[in-house]
Amino acid sequence: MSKKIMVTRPALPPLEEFIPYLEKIWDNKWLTNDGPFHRQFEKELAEYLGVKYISVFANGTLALITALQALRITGEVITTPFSFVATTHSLWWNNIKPVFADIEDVHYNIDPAKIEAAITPQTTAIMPVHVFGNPCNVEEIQRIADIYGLRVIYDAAHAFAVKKDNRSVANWGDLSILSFHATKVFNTIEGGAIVCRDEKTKQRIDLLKNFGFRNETTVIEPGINAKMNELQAAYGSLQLKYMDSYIAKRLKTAALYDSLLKKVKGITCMEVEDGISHTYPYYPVRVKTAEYGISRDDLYFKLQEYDIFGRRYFYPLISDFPTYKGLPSASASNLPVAAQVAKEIVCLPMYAGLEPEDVERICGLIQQFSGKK
Ligand code: T4K
Repeated sequence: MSKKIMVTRPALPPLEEFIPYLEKIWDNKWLTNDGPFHRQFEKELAEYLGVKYISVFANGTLALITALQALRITGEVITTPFSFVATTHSLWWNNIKPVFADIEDVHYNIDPAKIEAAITPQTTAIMPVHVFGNPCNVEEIQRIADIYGLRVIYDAAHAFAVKKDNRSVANWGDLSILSFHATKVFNTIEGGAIVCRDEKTKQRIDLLKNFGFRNETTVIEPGINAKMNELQAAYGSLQLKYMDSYIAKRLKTAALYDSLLKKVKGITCMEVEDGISHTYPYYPVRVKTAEYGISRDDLYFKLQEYDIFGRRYFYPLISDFPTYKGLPSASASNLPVAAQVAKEIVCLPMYAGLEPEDVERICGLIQQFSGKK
């Protein structure tokens, strides 16, 4: 029996290096609510990412929900059906109607050409996702937002440390949301953040994540409890020291996959545009049944017979889930590209600890299955 290879495995810092952090927490008995590690971590993170204002959260979903509150978004928001459900759920939790626009065929991000037609008098914002860490067409999205007076909130859950022309992609839009879930490039076990552009917005976000408390006796708005605790913040602070090495390993793994899969007919690897510093949060491939010989689902299940567990992110589309499928914008005729991509995509194992021999074995099997029903 071979060892199980999952789509991802979290990178953890050496346990002994975490002990002094825990000792500090035990000594000062400050566990949450804007403690010393929380403040330290926000500072270090802003520096690491090259962003000015960041507010850390208990998880990415609460960050998304709070971001919409922070900008007082209402009515309709144009978004993508090709993402993790949390993107659209955050709209639903704010009583906002999601309006799905189709995606483009190369990077699977919202297609700017489809945004304009989806705008109505009720539209207040666009919520695009940098899917698999590939930056959206940020310039074109901003151009449209400026013409129609819309806000832009990026779900940048996959785009930790991704840079476009040497600048963090989290600097685009009005706000960007990050996720530090265990399955992400950078994890604080659970965690997330909102990146914003000015101090006033950060203050508002900080109030919103702490019930709306300004001081002991003043609650100025109906906030939520979305604070990151001291253990997560301390762990995050330690994790940051290892980030460059984790990312370097991912880049090596991606290069090995690219080189081994490029000769397999019907398998398309992810294209990274010039000027992008990628972090490979995922390693998605497209399976074209006619050329490869078997379908994406056949490949996915055949790999499982060899204890290799990829994931069909993002299948089904969000627009196919019961909550959303009655929406007019969720119809298959409105989302033909997304529907096709969701049928053909599979994310192969990708994480800092994945061994080159494992990648070679996975690619060998993919080559071997080609054409075999
Ligand atoms: N926006 C986008 C675009 C997102 O992708 C996400 C989250 C969010 C927003 C929301 O952010 P958070 O609120 O989560 O911070 C996972 C994650 O739970 C989720 O965070 C992530 N996106 C999504 C794409 O993937 P599942 O249901 O696929 O995870 P699960 O538990 O099946 O784990 C996948 C594999 O990872 C396992 O087979 C093994 C490995 N694993 C997982 C965990 C949790 C480990 O080895 N150790 C672990 O502790 O959703």
